[in-house]
Amino acid sequence: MIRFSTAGESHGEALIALVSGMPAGVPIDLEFVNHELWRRQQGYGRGGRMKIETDKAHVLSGVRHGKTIGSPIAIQIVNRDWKNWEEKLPVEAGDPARHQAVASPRPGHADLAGALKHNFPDARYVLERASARESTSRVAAGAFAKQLLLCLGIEVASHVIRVGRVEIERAATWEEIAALATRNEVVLACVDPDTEARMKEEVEEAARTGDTVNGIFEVVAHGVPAGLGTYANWDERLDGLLAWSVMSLQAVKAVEIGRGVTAAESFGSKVHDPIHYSATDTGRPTRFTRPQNNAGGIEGGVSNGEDIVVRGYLKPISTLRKPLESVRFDTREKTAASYERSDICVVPAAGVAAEAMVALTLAGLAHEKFGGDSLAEMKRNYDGYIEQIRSF
Ligand code: EPS
Repeated sequence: MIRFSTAGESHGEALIALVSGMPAGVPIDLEFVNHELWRRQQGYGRGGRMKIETDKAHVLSGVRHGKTIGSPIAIQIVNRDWKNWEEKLPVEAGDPARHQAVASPRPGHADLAGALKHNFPDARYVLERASARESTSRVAAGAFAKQLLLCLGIEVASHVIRVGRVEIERAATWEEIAALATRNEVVLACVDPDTEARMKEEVEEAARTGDTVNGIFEVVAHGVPAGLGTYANWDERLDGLLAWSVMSLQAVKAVEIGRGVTAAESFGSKVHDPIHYSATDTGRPTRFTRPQNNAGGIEGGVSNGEDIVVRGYLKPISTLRKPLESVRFDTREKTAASYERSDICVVPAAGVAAEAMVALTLAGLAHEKFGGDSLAEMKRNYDGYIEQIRSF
């Protein structure tokens, strides 16, 4: 069973990811892991923090001679900003006068609920863990999952569908989406340059007015064979598991599988993807084909062999330079919500984090289905299954 967990605070010494259950023998390219971390830091509208950090994975265990060894993988990503916080957030008692309170909770953030829950006098410690900086650990873990999936011919990529009022009006091909990950400059990760330019104007307007803006990203998993997930048990359905994993990301407020949202307002004849069959071998794992993919590669909670398509809808970042009304934690007096350096727009970065969550979910299910303590064993089972569905 592939499991992962994260630790670390936004301004603590480091972020940690712990991945266990990966089979031995998976080739690990650290440059790839670091490139994924770099991608998460990019995008037009990021805040000042991204100028401080250069996120790099320091692998402490579980990888030797460039391959996984079947032991838990511990990854550390150092926070460069820590040197500015060492005295404000000491592990030992330190000087309480140096504490930097988050004095009035930000509407939309975890500040108030977190302070009430943990009985904190202010929201500093809430911010430290609730921050989307935690998604750095997920991206590091996800980069390992992606490298396992790659051995099975499965790739995961993302692109931006909408920023504020601007939405791309055409479908993107897999090749276009995959190519975004190789760009060495990321603006808003939209495959259409004209739409991307208009998206940029949305961010500029938010920046000008002290506001924030987000939108919708889409994650696509390509090369997933039919048969991951199950219709048999509610808690093993692939759509449910993906919705959970993507929704668990900071600021994601809705998840859509395929064209799930528009399907709700359409007739069945316009929604469901007809089934065709190709007598000639096209090199795909199945000879059943679909002229369209409104289902987003999942029917009945099971992957059907088409690309898996998951969209995440992001609320705008809740830290506003022109803050909303709030109340002081200490006096209960009306005041403006606290402002602390933040981002204006994070849609491309959230897409990268969601790729990681999708990859971790798919890698977990693939490992559950095909099993194996080594990549060779897993691959043998995988190849046998692919042969079975190809000759079905
Ligand atoms: C983030 C780092 C944080 C924020 C942001 C995400 O850095 P700092 O708080 O030091 O500026 O930029 O966090 C939030 C959006 C949030 O709500 O806390 C990152 O690495 O992605």
